[in-house]
Amino acid sequence: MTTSGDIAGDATAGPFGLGRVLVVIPTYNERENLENIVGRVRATTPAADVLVVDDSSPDGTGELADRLAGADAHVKVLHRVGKEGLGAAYIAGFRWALARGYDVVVEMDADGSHQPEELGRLLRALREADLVIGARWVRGGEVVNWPRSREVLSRGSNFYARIVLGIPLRDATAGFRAFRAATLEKIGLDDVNSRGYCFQVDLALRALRLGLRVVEVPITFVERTHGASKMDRTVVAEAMWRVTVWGISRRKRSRPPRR
Ligand SMILES: Nc1nc2c(ncn2[C@@H]2O[C@H](COP(=O)(O)OP(=O)(O)OP(=O)(O)O)[C@@H](O)[C@H]2O)c(=O)[nH]1
Ligand SMILES: [Mg+2]
Repeated sequence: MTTSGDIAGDATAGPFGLGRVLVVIPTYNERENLENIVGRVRATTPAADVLVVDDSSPDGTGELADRLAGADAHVKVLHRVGKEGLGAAYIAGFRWALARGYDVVVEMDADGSHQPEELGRLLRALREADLVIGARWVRGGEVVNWPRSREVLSRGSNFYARIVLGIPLRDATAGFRAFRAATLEKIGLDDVNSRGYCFQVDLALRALRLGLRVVEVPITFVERTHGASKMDRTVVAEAMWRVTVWGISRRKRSRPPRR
């Protein structure tokens, strides 16, 4: 694992007085999207740093990220050897951020689904929260250009997670999020091994179980226009399976002991 780019600490109080913010963007074959998304983050939130976490994309996304980092000290790159899934890439990015003293860590996709222009709304809400989730399935949230089948799948899995896990969230699978560094430290990253969608559910559930403040704010999610989705049946199956197991273990824990 190698990194490039200097640590360009921002000595000011950072956006919304939250301190130093790092936006972590995992990439696998996002060459057509990366420059646009990084440019928009830098334009809308100039005080924040960006970390691209690339799993040796065959399409050269890692080299493009290095070029962007070479031109802008606020952009850094973490190169990983092989494709290990979204969860592992985020965990690596979170560790990188905690080791360098960032106060806030943001999750954002590279494919344009998450609008950098809405990042400020997440950060503002983080002043009163420990974890902010940019949510689609709340009042004011929306999805642009999704086929009906994707909407049904996402709404259905979120409904299932809410009921089975007994959590108050409407969009626990959403991947546009802002964490306080302290939240990640309290959650503890060592035993998180969920890979795809359920990675998001896993972290939200851990935060809620610790009694932390988890807040959803509405976002507009836009379907990618370039490149291919890495979501597949195994990711959905993993999410369904793990949510079911977590739900069963919750029930066992809350059952009163037998006499
Ligand atoms: N580093 C790394 N990034 C990944 C991996 N899998 C997905 N990503 C990135 O994670 C982000 C989300 O992945 P997508 O393929 O868009 O998956 P999704 O957003 O869940 O699914 P769609 O809505 O269909 O796009 C994108 O920026 C991907 O490039 C991986 O194994 N490693
Ligand atoms: Mg996507």
